[in-house]
Amino acid sequence: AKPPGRHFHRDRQLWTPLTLADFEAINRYDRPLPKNFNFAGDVLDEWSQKEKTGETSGNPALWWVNGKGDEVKWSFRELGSLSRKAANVLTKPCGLERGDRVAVILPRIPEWWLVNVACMRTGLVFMPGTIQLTAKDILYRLRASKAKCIVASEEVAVAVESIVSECPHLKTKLLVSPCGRNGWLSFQELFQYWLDLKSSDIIWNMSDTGWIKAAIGSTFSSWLRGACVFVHRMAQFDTDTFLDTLTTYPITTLCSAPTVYRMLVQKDLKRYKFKKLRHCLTGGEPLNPEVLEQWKAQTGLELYEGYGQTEVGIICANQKGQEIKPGSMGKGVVPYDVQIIDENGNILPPGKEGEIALRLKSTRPFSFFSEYVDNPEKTAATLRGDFYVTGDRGVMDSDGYFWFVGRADDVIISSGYRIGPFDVESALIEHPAVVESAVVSSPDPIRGEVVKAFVVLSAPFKSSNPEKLTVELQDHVKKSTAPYKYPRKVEFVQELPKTTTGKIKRNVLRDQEWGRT
Ligand code: BCO
Repeated sequence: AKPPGRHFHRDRQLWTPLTLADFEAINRYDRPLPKNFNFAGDVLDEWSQKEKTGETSGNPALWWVNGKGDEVKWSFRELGSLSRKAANVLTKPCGLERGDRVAVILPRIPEWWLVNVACMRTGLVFMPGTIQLTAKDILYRLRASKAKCIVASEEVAVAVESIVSECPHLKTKLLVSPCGRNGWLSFQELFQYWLDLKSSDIIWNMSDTGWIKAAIGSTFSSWLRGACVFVHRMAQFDTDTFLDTLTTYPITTLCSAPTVYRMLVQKDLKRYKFKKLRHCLTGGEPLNPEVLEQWKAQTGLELYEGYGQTEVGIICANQKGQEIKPGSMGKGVVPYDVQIIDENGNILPPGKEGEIALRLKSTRPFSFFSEYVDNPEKTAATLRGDFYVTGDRGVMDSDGYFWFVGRADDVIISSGYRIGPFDVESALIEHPAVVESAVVSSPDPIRGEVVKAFVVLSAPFKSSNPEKLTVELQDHVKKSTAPYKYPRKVEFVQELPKTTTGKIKRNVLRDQEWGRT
């Protein structure tokens, strides 16, 4: 005879039909318990599938309010993707493995559900505790469980710190708080992403389709979060059209090069009422602190700067919930370990200038590019010891924020474009007026820096009208190579500074432009 059925939740609406049928069969002992069952995968993800096919009520999986007007609504799909990211935080930066115990002492905040489901996904043992626990209570639990990690909020952080030295098994402290705390990993920092997108967001990433920023902001990161990608054709950039677009469409998230923000803050922005704008991002070139301040003063919105490259995507960012240090490009972002290194590949201490580099050993970040196609020498040149070198120089401060200093080579960063001087020089030399030229960066209040060409003229052109010839050369470059590279400044010179072997010393001209000795 079968034993009587065990009691289970009768509200069948809570179960997907398949799970419910299985559960009832198991309950009646018609079926054995399955060998493998994971609530996250077998229940939550099934609901997520049903959401996709429109078989659910449309209610969110989690609906959180705090009585102060803040609200979080996650569909099962969102809960699924966020909890997978939380699982990555637990297994990667926190280094936890299946079977490890995790003490979780959080108030009723959404992150509690994320960590909970993340533990299920990864086979970690989730040990909840109320925030009323005292230091003594926490010590007891940590010692008895041999927990490897504690996830806690500000409310109990001090208590945890007071006993942590007595817990030899505890390896990681993960803080769930918008503020950082010494000695703790920050859940927000590891978990949040620069774009801060939800599926209800509408992102307008202004970047041209040719750049990595289009891959990040207009394709992968946006659609990963189910957000709507907004596109304005805008063949020619125009600040009025730009501002009208923000007032006409319910764009929530804006991403543009600093040059665009520099152009926008010239306008009286208070006259414009942006429909829904809440999160503004920038990258591609350094953002001056003044522009950040002006944008904030005029719109009430922060500007979150990120830093990255085609080879690696975004590697540093000012993320939501993290203090912004104006002028800094934020902290390193997962999965990268960003460091400042010297010419021998040694890590430099905070405050020391060196090259911005990414650690590749012993784990190569999954999002790191594989190689420059058919160019093993160029690929090899980017490697130094355990690191990939970005070619950019910078400084990290004692809080882990990175500050851009400049290129380590001759590349010019203008309006968010990276321009190799050789391309421009090659275009110029095609013109009969040019004997030789040297192309360097020159400061510009709007574009950060612009391309400047020092040109030695051929004899027949030496007496030409300099203004007319400048325009002629500029038009020539615009036709010969991509127009954004054209030299916005041209200076005619008798000769160029050279080394004894005849190599043009661009650095002398660049230093002269930037008033450096
Ligand atoms: O300024 P000018 O008018 O003198 O010259 C402009 C154009 O008029 C001209 N031009 C364009 N097409 C032409 C042409 N001339 C002749 N024939 C044609 N067919 O060339 C110049 C192009 O300069 P521009 O693109 O800077 O133009 P504009 O209108 O001033 O645009 C300003 C920006 C800020 C909108 C533009 O510079 C821009 O989009 N910059 C951002 C670039 C970007 O997205 N970078 C990110 C790279 S990804 C990355 O760094 C990873 C990190 C996140």
